[in-house]
Amino acid sequence: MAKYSAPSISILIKVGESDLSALFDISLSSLLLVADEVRKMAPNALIIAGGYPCTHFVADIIAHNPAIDAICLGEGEIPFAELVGADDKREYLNTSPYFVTKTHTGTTKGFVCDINDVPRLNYDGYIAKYGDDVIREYVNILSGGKGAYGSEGIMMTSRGCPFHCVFCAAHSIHGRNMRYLSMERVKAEVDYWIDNYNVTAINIIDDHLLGDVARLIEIIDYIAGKGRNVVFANTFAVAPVTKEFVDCLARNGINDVQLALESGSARVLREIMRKPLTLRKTDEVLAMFKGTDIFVKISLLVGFPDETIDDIKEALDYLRKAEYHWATISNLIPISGSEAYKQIIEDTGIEYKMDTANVFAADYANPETVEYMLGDIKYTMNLDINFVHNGLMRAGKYEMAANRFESVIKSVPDHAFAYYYLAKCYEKIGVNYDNEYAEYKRIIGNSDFWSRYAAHFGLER
Ligand code: B12
Ligand code: SF4
Repeated sequence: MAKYSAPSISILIKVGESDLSALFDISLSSLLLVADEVRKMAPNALIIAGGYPCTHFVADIIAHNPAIDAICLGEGEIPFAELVGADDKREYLNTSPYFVTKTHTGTTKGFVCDINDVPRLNYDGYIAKYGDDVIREYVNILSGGKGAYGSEGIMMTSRGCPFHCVFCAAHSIHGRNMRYLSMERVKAEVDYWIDNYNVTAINIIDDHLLGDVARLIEIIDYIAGKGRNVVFANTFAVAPVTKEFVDCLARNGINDVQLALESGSARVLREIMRKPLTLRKTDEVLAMFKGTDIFVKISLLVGFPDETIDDIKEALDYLRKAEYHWATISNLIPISGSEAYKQIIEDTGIEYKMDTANVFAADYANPETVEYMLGDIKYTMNLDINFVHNGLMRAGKYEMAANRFESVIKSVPDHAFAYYYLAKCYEKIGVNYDNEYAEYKRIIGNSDFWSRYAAHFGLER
């Protein structure tokens, strides 16, 4: 038996059987390609698929992809266990409420009421076969604030999220009620990673870790108490953040945190995104991080069809003053299973560019807003709030800001604004900045792109 895994598609192949899983819409075309290839290699194999896009586009996939025998709806543990236990697997698939085949349409999504019933994922065979490299990651080292290569154990300690953010699809498989692993089970999983693989960090991938703040504090204290870092794959909802939680991060040397603000416009948060969050609450939460060494990142989402120029102005007005250190900005992808998909794709009949859907493409943004933001809402906002109105510089943290700009230059060597603001930071901390300023001047002299942005923001030229 061979198990392969890639960021977006995982395949379990054994002779006579093949199970394909696609996590993201963008993985679907790869999954279908793999199914075709598996079919050629093993004409009699039973090929079944599952995951978000398979559940949402089930009828279409079954109708147009003869290589796939059946698709599982929703959570797969119970349907899969039933399939494995069935004497006649094809007969089971053609009668099960959880599966759709060419001749049978199940309509029930699989759902595990108590996730403690699902055994811990067993990574042993996988790591034994492919080596420790599969868990090697660039991680922060506890309290040191520096990054280095280490290893990461992955855990998901809960499923579900009660909120209704329009751009999110998580509820379509995992529902809106929180289901938690017991604390005993969580600690046993942490111990598994540490005792067997001596991991440097535990990466927790839950959607809504702050569903129970006291529980999360206990988990972080436990992991950090064992001298391991805690990494959070997902952003934190802002509203449930408490002072006790921030204190827990600080005492355990957690270096950075990413908060899901999503927009600096109150109207966009409330009327477009349906986020359970106000800007006043955001200010209260951001204030809790003051006086700690925690690097506070916020994530923002732009590019909704109904996001107007006034919304962007309101957002920028807020984001130029709020007390965070860096923002990551994405363009909306109307992913299947989300309310945004229904509003933007289903209700209008326009095409969903699934294969090319990514956070860099503003395929669904309001054209007037795009034009107002010089043709690229995300990038212009990035320059505005991460450079021109950089939060670290506003807070007088010039050395930290300089580090940030230096690392931008490492990845984007001709970033005029990074050189310009690095020069400004050096000036503040008393370091010679002639080279950085000269580099800025050289880049804007050679590039229409940068010279246009420099003019737009009124930078020296
Ligand atoms: C961890 C995670 C990531 C990790 C992925 C790491 C990895 N490769 O494993 C990272 C951080 C990299 C990531 C990135 C992104 N993610 Co993400 N991610 C998640 C998250 C939080 C957990 C996934 C998970 O492991 N779930 C746990 C397992 C148990 O659940 P599951 O995957 O749904 O599988 C169950 C069923 O679907 C079913 N099933 C699945 N496959 C199969 C196969 C068979 C044969 C059967 C029978 C059943 C079955 O059974 C499983 C067990 O119950 C989910 C949200 C969520 N709660 O699922 C979002 C989620 C999958 N991500 C999402 C998105 C959009 C993205 C990004 C595009 C975001 C972005 N803007 O860039 C990127 C894409 C990255 C890329 N490759 O291009 C969306 C996808 C929705 C969609 N329709 O496409 C989700 C649902 C989040 C959301 N808010 O809507 N993500
Ligand atoms: S985006 Fe996060 S907070 Fe919003 S519904 Fe999805 S999981 Fe919940």
